[in-house]
Amino acid sequence: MKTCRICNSRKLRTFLSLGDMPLPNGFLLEDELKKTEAKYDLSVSICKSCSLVQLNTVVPPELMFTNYLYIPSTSSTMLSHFEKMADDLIEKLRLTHDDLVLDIGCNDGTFLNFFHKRSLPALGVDPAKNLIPPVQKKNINIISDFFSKVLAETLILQGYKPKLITATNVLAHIDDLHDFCSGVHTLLRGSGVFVAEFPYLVDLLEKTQFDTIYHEHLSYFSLTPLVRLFEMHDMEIFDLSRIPIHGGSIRIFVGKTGDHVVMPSVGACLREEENLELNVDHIYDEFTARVKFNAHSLTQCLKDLKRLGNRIVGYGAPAKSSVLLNYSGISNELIEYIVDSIPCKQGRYTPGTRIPIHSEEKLNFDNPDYLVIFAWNFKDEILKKQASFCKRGGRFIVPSPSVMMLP
Ligand code: DWN
Repeated sequence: MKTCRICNSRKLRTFLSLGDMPLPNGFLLEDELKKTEAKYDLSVSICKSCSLVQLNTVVPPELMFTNYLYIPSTSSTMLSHFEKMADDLIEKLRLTHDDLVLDIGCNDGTFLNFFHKRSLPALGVDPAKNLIPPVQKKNINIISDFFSKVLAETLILQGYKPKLITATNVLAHIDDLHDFCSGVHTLLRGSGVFVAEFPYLVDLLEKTQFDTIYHEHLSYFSLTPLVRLFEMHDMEIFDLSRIPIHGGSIRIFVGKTGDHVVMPSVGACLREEENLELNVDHIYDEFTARVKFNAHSLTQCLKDLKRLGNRIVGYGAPAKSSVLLNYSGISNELIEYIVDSIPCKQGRYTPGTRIPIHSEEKLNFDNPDYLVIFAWNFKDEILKKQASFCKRGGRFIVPSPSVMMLP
C-alpha cells in the first residue's frame, strides 16, 4: 500500500514491523508440513492525514477467505454476545417480522440465526465456500460471495431492501472500503441502518494487543477516520458504544446523512480520541516498544519454565496466536501442543511454528504443568471450563495485556 485506503494520502508512517508472516489462519495439514509456506510482510502504518492505522501489505482476500477455518460458535461467550446483540438491535431499531436483516461476512450463520429464530427474514453474505452448508443447515439463505457495490445493486434489483445491515468483525478485513461503503449506501433505502462492530484501536494500543495485528485485519479503526469515510458516501455515524468483546471493540450505527439524530456518544468519542492524540508519533513508538518487551517477556518466561523441566501446552489456536508464536519465536520446542475447540483446526499444525493442534479433550488424559491461553479474549470462559486443571495443580499463563500467571 503506497496510499491510505480512506483518504488516498501518501503520508503513511510505518511504526511497527512484525516481519514476514504466514497467513494467520493458515493451519497446516500433516501432508502440507513438507511444503514451504507463503509468508508476507506484516508491518503497520498510520496515515498522517486521516489517522487510519493500516497494514502496508494487502494479501489477496481470495487466499484468506474462500476456505475459512474460523467459526465463532464454539465459544459460549460469543454465542451470548451475538444473542444479546440481536435482541438489542431488534429493540433499538424496533425491527418487525417484515424487516430483512442482511449480515455481511455471516460466517456459519451463528449471529443471523438469532434473528431467524425470532422470525425475522435473514440473508447472509460470505465468500467462504466451506461455510455454505452450516448456514443452509440453519435454513438461512446465503449469497456465497464477497460483498461489493455490484452485489448490492443486484440485491436491490432482486427486491431485497434490508432494514438492518450488519457486519461483525468484517470492516477491518475490507481492502476497498469505498466500494464497500458505496454498496452499503445502495442498500440503505429508506431509513435502513448499518451496524458494524470491530476491535477498537484505543483498546489495541492501551492493552498492547499486537497479536491482533495480522493479514486478515487490513485496518485498525479509531472513530475519527471512519467519520470521514462515511461522510464521503453520504452516510453518518449516528450512535456508537464501546463493548468488551475480543479485547475491546466498538459498535457503530450508520445511516444516510440526515436520516437519524446524531447521539452525544459520537462527539464524546471523537473528543476522547482528540485528547488521546491518536495521530501523534510517540503514541505508536511507545506501543512498538511495549510490543517488543511483552514478546520477549513471554518467550523468556516459557524458556525459564521449560529449563526447570515443566511441560507447557497452548490453549486456543486463534489467528492471533499465529502472530504471537511467530513474532516471539515460540516453537514446538517450548509448546508441546495446543488444544482448540474448532473441529477443523484439530489435527492441523500452527502456521510457521508447526505446533500440533488437538481437541480440548486431550487434557482429560494429559496433565501438563502450564497452559498458555492464546485465546486471552475468552480467558474467563476458559478458566471456568478448565477449573479442574487448576485443582490438579496446573497453572495458566495469560500473555495479554502483559504476561501473567494464574492462579
Ligand atoms: O476478526 C476475526 C476474529 C473475530 O476471529 C477473524 N479475523 C479471525 C478470528 O480471530 P481469532 O481466531 O483470533 O478469534 P478468536 O475468537 O479469539 O479465536 C478463539 C480461538 O480459541 C478459536 O480457535 C477457538 C478457541 N477456543 C477454544 O479452543 N476453547 C475458544 C474458546 C472460548 C474455548 O473455550
